[in-house]
Amino acid sequence: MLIQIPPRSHCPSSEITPESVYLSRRRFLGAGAVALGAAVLPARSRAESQRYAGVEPGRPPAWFTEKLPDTRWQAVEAPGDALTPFQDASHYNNFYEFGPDKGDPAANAGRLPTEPWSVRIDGEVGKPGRYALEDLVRPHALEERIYRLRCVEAWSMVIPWLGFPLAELLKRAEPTGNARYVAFETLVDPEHMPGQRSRFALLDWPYREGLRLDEAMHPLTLLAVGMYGRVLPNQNGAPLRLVVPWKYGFKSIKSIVRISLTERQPYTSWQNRAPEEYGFYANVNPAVDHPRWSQKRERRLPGSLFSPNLRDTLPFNGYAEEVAGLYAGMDLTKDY
Ligand SMILES: Nc1nc2c(c(=O)[nH]1)N[C@H]1C(S)=C(S)[C@@H](COP(=O)(O)O)O[C@H]1N2
Ligand SMILES: [Mo]
Repeated sequence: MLIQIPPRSHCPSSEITPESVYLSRRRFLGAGAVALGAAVLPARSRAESQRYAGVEPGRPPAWFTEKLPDTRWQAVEAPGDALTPFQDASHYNNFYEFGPDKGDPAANAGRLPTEPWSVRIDGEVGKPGRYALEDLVRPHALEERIYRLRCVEAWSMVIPWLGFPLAELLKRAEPTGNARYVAFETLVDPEHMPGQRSRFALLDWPYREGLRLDEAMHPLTLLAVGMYGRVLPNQNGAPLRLVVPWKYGFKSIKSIVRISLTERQPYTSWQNRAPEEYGFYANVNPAVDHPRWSQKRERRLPGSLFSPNLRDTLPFNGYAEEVAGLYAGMDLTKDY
């Protein structure tokens, strides 16, 4: 297992809980909402509950609430990186189905029905099928993983996801000997997704992404159903999204309805949009600039115009030790 699980003392929650969460926790407690928090998050230790107190609990479906008690908290950490406040992570988003601006997803995604939800698994698998989300998730224990997220637009965040390894799901589907890639699709629902009705949309729908099978099977590759100790907000890709922390954010496809195992490298939305700008691999790489801007540095959110909180971008977004081996022998300036 390649994932290092540092002792909890490595990054105590008092250090990674941003001030705004502490402040809003006071307000939360002051508002007498403790009982609500306790009802939603039954079996967490007091430290864990306090860590995310003040984060809106959302409206978790029963399957999510039932799974929380068995969650492995802080299974993967990002030592030295402060968490991005929930407010920023849920109000500065890319989700073009809901519009092109960073505030559009938070403004528009709330009306998307995410229950019931089903996911089709097909292609090169022994067990194809269409699964209700709760049945798909039920066999998997949730883990909390604190990952850096680096967008190709040169901003970044640090987000505590809740989910399970994609590898576990793929193994259950029994890939055939021909399976070499995994293709993913987002929901098409123009009624609830205004970006899909727009004549000016950058992308064609459904939003599609893909991974090589060994990337998909890597233990860092996560299917997320929550973040900040709660169910995923719609704007962050409810009810099921991919998180691939060593790749640019656009690989981490949201609101997934289909997962197909394929023999050929899948079509992906951004590569189709501008192949010279967005490659299939899209590994975070400070040595390969985007044709229109440098990838050497990034803005860690939150920041401001006057204090943009710039930092160096790391190869594979800081996960080189775990994943560089996947690309041995490849020229990453060609396979960007
Ligand atoms: N379906 C879909 N998935 C998507 C996108 C999108 O527009 N549609 N945007 C991607 C991009 S560019 C990024 S940076 C991340 C942002 O995830 P976040 O809003 O949860 O931070 O989602 C990715 N997944
Ligand atoms: Mo992005």
